[in-house]
Amino acid sequence: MKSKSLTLGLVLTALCCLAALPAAGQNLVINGSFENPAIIPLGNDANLESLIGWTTSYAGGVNLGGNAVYSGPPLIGFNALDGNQFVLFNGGGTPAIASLSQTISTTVGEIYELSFYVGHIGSGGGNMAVEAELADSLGNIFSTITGTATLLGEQWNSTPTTLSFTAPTSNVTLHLVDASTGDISASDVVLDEVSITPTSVPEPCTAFFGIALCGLSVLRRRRNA
Ligand SMILES: [Ca+2]
Ligand SMILES: [Ca+2]
Repeated sequence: MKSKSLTLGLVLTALCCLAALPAAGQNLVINGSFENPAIIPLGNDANLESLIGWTTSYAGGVNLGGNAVYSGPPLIGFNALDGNQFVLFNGGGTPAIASLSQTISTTVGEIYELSFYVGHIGSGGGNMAVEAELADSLGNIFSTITGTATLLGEQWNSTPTTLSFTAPTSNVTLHLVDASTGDISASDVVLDEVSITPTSVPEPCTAFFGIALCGLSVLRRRRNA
């Protein structure tokens, strides 16, 4: 009876441990595709005070764009990279100082991958870019990467900007900062499909699961002896 309880306990604990792990490839960023709230009617350019999941700095410089919102020449039918909506920085001649932030729960020592797409819209040139900054729970930035639009006109980069990082604390804050320079009056930078996904299994859980399996094996051998 005692060994049965112990077996049950080990199994339940191991299952709880597994349940606590994020599923492989699960995006931890809330509203990373900027689809919520939906722009009604789609196509209007809305300011971002109420963007779900994100904190906005200098809301005047961050806008939510819908598919085909820029429909007149030279901006022909520009669409979101993913879904129906995307974020636009420094639109309407606003300065390139705005940012979006979101804090996610992480497991210390686990490896994650950040990924996001940027693009360029407008008739100008310049260096349209978004810098991603990762800060620990004390607010210290420990890693950065800049995604720069590689094409002019109305186009998304064909590949995402990615960064692999190890979580230093139990939560990490992602800041997406407008880092555009040059011709920002005639060009804007756009952003879509932001994700942070775990790419490794936390060591303590792996170790515990191994111990649990080992314990079950010993109990089974004892019972069969
Ligand atoms: Ca989207
Ligand atoms: Ca601009």
